[in-house]
Amino acid sequence: MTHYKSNPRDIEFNLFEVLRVQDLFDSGIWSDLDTDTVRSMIEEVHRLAEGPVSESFAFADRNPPTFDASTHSVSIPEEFKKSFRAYWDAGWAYVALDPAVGGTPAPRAVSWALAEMVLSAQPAAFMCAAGPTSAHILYQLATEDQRKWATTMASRGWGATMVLTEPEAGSDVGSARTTAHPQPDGSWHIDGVKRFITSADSDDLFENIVHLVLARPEGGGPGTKGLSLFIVPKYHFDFDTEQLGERNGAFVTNLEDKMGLKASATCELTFGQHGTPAQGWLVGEVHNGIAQMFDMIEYARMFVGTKAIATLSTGYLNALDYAKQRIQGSDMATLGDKTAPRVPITRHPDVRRSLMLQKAYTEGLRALYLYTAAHQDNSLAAQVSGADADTARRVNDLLLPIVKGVGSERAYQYLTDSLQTFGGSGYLRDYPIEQYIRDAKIDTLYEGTTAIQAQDFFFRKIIRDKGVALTHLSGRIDEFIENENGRPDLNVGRARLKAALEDVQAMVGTLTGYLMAAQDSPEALYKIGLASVPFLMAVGDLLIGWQLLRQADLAAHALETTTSDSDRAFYEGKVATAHFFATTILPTLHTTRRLIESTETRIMELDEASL
Ligand code: ST9
Ligand code: FAD
Repeated sequence: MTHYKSNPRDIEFNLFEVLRVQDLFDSGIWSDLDTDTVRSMIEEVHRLAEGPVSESFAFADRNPPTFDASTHSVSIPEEFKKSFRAYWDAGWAYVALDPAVGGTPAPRAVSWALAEMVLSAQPAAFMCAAGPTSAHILYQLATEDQRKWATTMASRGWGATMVLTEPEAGSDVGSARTTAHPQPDGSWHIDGVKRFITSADSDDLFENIVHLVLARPEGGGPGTKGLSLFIVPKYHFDFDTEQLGERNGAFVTNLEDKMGLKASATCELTFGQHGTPAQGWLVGEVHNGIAQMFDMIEYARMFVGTKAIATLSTGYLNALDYAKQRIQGSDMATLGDKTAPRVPITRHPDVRRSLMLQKAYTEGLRALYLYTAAHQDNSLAAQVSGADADTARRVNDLLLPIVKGVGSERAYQYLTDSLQTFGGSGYLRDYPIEQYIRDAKIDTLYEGTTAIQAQDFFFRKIIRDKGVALTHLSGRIDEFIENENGRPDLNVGRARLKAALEDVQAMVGTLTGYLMAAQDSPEALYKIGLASVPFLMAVGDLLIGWQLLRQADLAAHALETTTSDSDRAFYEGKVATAHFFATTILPTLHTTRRLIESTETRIMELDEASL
């Protein structure tokens, strides 16, 4: 038994009963994929995740990678390598990628569902396995010649990094100082220091690593638009024969000592400052670095949100298991009776409230990341929400900051509830929850902090999108609310959802009003800055409530025919959770609406000395 507890039943419910991916299998878009194959894929990854992949989880936390400054190399414990290889050798990192880089055709909803299990079992193993996805993205961005590099990278199973951050350039990527200098042979020499680079060295896991680096070409303009994207391999290689050559001049110069996610090597990576030039090649031979890098960032934001949600899921299931077994106190309704039998703590209303919150956020957020993934495939998007290709792309873009920003914040918040369920035992290293909390904190930070997600959500995904994606989703929520065939037992839930939708629409109106006011008085933008995170979280709650109620509606129908006890329990849980969320969380959006309407900028006028 390892730490990881998965929920394949809920994953299958989402894929086959909610999204109904199988309805598209006959169309041949994913080759000859069928329902049985997908079920067996889930079963196999589930077996790996609960087995060898998760085995090194605590060990690698207590025995993290080490760094040898004299050789610029990182050593990784063998136990972790074993977990990584159990996942890697089976080829799961290639699901849903372009066949040109060895990918197996499948809906993105399936590949993210498989990813969820690995991301909660041993997240660092998934992160190490980013090479094939990077090759897939590189293939799409590359020139004809460079495409061969992407296929080499994928077929030889090389590692990959994304290299943006510098000491003075974190959220503000445009402040990057790393430079690129053109060479007569068409290549570039990169010069600078990047920090916090994940898997910049990976011991002997890969024979080569491809760094995808943002740097400013000589004479390049300021900000993000002056950055270009370069391929910088750890070892040079012959582009035709694939033969590995000399060491390139990108060296790891430090390894960070972190709060959590310790199995993942977070490195300082220095280019061109150790006597060997760091030779790179311009991706696609075009100076369009930030847009190209965002193709990776979008994947990575999806993975970060899914990782957080996956961790909350295993945290909740561990807490639930413990709560069912822990006997403490008597039932509240027997108040005063000293002889009343002791009960499992699941009988205590406060524990039950906490468990239901964990369950609601876990299952609501799972539904949301899979709904988002469904919009990464045009055919599935059309089936699931009636979106055409353009709308599907916009909806995916709109939902990414919710999956990443809301997923990570809620996971961290409710993992503390998972720990609380264990009482004092939760504080011990005997149980995995304290590590889950440490490991999940990073998810609110990297790939754009929550503040950055919230601004991206309002300014880019709503205003710049002219509300197209938001209107599309509001339309789907409205349809659900007004559906005449809706289950009467969900009427209260629908009414709460309707009110929450109105609250969110009012918030959008208020924030848009602040934006218009900023044309005359730029300080009005502070109001958006002050309100943007609460707004992001409120929209997250609206969407979670909607997804839970949609699921409850399907579950209520399924209850009419189901004969199995386990299915009955599963579906009844769905109906109760949706009702609980709709009646306890959705009404709080009204307060957020009022707070956003009354946003003041007084704290922005306060002198720093008074902070
Ligand atoms: C990191 C990695 O934290 C952590 C984990 C790594 C895990 C291992 C990864 C291994 C590598 C493999 C990668 C493959 C993925 C695999 C996943 C599986 C593991 N959408 O608004 P403007 C673009 S990495 C699309 O003016 P500023 C757009 O081109 C570090 N594009 O911004 C736009 O131009 P236009 C992560 C977007 O004021 C241009 O940017 N660091 C979007 O110049 C300029 O936009 C961060 O995430 C978007 N949402 O710059 C930085 N937004 O407007 C966070 C912008 O003409 N900071 N573009 O279209 C930000 O995001 C800032 O807001 C900023 C601001 C940098 C964009
Ligand atoms: P800062 O940008 O200094 O932010 C500090 C605080 O100020 C945050 O609360 C932030 O929300 C807030 N803030 C900053 N600007 C604004 C603003 N405009 N509006 C509102 N609030 C703002 N980077 C890579 O390139 N590749 C990697 O592989 C990688 N992996 C990482 C792995 C780990 C474990 C860690 C810790 C980081 C990693 N990063 C990586 C870097 C990561 O993406 C950055 O840490 C992140 O983007 C935040 O930048 P920063 O740490 O400089 O914080």
